[in-house]
Amino acid sequence: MEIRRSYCGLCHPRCGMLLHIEDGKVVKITGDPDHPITRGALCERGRLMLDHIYHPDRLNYPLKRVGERGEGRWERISWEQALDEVAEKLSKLRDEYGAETLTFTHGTKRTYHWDCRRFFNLFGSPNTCGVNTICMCPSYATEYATYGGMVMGSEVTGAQCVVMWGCNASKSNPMGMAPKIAVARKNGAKLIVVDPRRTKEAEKADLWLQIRPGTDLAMMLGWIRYIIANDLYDKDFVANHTVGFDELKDAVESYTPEKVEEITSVPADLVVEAAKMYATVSPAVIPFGLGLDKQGVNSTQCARGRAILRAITGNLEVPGGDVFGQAANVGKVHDWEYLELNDMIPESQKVKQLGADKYPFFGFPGWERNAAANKKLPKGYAMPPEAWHSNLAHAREVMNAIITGEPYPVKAAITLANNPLLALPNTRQVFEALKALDLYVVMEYYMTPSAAMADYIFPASTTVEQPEIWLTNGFCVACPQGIDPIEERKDSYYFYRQLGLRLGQEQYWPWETVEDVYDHCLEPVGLTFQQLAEQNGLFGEMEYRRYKKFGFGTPSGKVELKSSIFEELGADPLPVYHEPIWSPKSKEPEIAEEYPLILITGSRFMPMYHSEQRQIEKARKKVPDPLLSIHPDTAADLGLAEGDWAVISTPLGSIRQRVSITDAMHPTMVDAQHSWWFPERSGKLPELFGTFESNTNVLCPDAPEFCSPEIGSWPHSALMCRVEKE
Ligand SMILES: Nc1nc2c(c(=O)[nH]1)N[C@H]1C(S)=C(S)[C@@H](COP(=O)(O)OP(=O)(O)OC[C@H]3O[C@@H](n4cnc5c(=O)[nH]c(N)nc54)[C@H](O)[C@@H]3O)O[C@H]1N2
Ligand SMILES: Nc1nc2c(c(=O)[nH]1)N[C@H]1C(S)=C(S)[C@@H](COP(=O)(O)OP(=O)(O)OC[C@H]3O[C@@H](n4cnc5c(=O)[nH]c(N)nc54)[C@H](O)[C@@H]3O)O[C@H]1N2
Ligand code: SF4
Ligand SMILES: [Mo]
Repeated sequence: MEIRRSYCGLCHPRCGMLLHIEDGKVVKITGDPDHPITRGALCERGRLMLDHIYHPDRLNYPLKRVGERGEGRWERISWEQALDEVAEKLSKLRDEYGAETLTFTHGTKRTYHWDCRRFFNLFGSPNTCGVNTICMCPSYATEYATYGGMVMGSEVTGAQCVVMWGCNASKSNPMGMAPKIAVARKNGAKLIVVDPRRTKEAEKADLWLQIRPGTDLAMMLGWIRYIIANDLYDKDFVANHTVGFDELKDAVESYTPEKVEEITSVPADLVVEAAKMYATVSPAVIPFGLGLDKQGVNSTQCARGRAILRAITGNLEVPGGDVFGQAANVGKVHDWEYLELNDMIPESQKVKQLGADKYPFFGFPGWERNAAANKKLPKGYAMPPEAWHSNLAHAREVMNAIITGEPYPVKAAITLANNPLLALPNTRQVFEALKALDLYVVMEYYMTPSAAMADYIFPASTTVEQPEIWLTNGFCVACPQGIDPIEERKDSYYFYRQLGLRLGQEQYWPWETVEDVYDHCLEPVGLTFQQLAEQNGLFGEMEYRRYKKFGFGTPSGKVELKSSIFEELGADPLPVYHEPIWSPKSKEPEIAEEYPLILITGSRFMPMYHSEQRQIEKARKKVPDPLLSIHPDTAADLGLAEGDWAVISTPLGSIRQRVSITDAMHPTMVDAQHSWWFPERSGKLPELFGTFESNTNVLCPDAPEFCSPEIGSWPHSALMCRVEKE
């Protein structure tokens, strides 16, 4: 038996895998004990890789639609024919409507993404859109504006105080964050959890703040006020390395513990205890948590609130704190922003980005300011902001343009590593948009509901069939290809390069394979991809408090407690709390009367990853049906028993999920699993694999009043619903 090193890409961390190969076929998968980061560990989803590689439903050849859209009739064609036809259609559409007529919908970073952005910049369209507007980007873009980098590397194991704020680590990051918290706890660290549900971490926490969803910003303002009023802030850091402290002090003045209790439902003494613990036990970390990014109207300012807390308590760029700087040697590797070629898109095209008029901070205007401030620092100090993460068109505006032709026609879309019908809010509108396209191209592993709406489908290779490098603040690790691609599956670089070659972009795609690209990226550190793999990664010494030498990558060179970039773009430069639009206390009391329960969606669960693994028998055995978590008293009031089907409704529509009774929920709220569809059902319209039946995004709104005014992030949490027995 031959054993080859490769890696898992069934979610983000790229855990090292060993492929055991017999007669050219992988027969077993185990963790790679020599992997420098993951050291042999694989989670329960990673152990499904074998079922995924050879699943009979995998797409292996390009398909062209032959019937009506959504009719499920396909013809197998060659890659050459498919690429030629798509390129020709794109060329014609660009001639007729301009390059902005092509959009892209993306999911969470699952394969290369710089290739997509490179292609779009060269094609001339600013309209890539997708889930990043709510996933990490409120945090990413805002932290760049506040201190010139995004904290991806909270040093949890070295921390003495860990705050899990809207982060469900045991289910969302069982290999990365969860074990780190365990190490920190062993070392005596305090644990504070701010979450409306009693998560696994909350059960073990020193303090659990069971917050009313969507009110976190009020809690943050309360902590900031308490910390300032009680002289618990880092005076030296604030005096020497921040701007806007006095204005901040005024802005939080009214957020007394009593007011915070009134808004958040967390008792005032607990608010005080938590603020005091966070400010006095150091070093402390508040890692990223999607519970903040996905709450809509306050999400961007929540990211500001968290950034400000980290800064004024002196926890930025210290050992065991929240770090974002890059190790100097690792910083030399050509990064993703370099590969994106963001300078190639003409000014006249940038200004057409859909949504940038409403949400100036997120599109080119915000990104360009963040990028310019980053460039003032020595290269490799902090990664430059990727356009992929923080310079997007707004998905709602794109869907509207597809449907209405306003402000201009959007006729073509590419979807790669995304399932927009399950991931984006307001599913009906996404569906109408996909239906209205002249050309819809999808690159996928499986026939998903979104793929079923396509004109052309390209088969995607699995991570073990393609190489990658994993580049972070502190290290760069090679992720080797383990096997040749099966049948006609290919990687996204091949797809974009081949389209690019057909569309006049020859000079910008000099590297034939993705490994050639990575050889190029590694030139500045004198390595090839193979050498990086052989030496088992490149690791850097983190240098802390480099701001003392260089300052921060912001316009002022300091941490901007009051953000000049926000101010310049007409956004609130200091955080201002807004009551969620649908809430028990909202301005529209009839909402709370008709839809009396608070709805949160999408709390992660294993082994599923968003809409994936629904085809994999072992995964479906564990979680056969979509689950709605509900408190025992609430279930009893509604006449619901464990396993009943319940109908969940919001003003946008209704779905059904099975009742799961748990006192981890607060009696006033329910939690619905997200991204459910049923590959075992018919993929033809109107059924479309049951896309509209249990999919929480049928319930989630995306109208402007629900979205954060700075970047337009929509709510998948902090909503209101009605639950009834089916
Ligand atoms: N209601 C609700 N909605 C949510 C959320 C929520 O909490 N609640 N969470 C949101 C968040 S944070 C995110 S990130 C999004 C996730 O949104 P998506 O990223 O769209 O989620 P997935 O279901 O993982 O879809 C990825 C699709 O791409 C395919 N795929 C996976 N890897 C590859 C690859 O390497 N190449 C190609 N070509 N295809 C690949 C998979 O088969 C799958 O169909 O969902 C968002 N939507
Ligand atoms: N198993 C699994 N793991 C995943 C994924 C997956 O689909 N499945 N997706 C991956 C992706 S793309 C992402 S972005 C991460 C996200 O991972 P996490 O950051 O852990 O996000 P979630 O599990 O969506 O939600 C985190 C917590 O937020 C809480 N929450 C909801 N609303 C609020 C609120 O208003 N305030 C506060 N304070 N908390 C709130 C929920 O109860 C939940 O416990 O997970 C990644 N890991
Ligand atoms: S699915 Fe599990 S094994 Fe695979 S990358 Fe994610 S955490 Fe690692
Ligand atoms: Mo995400």
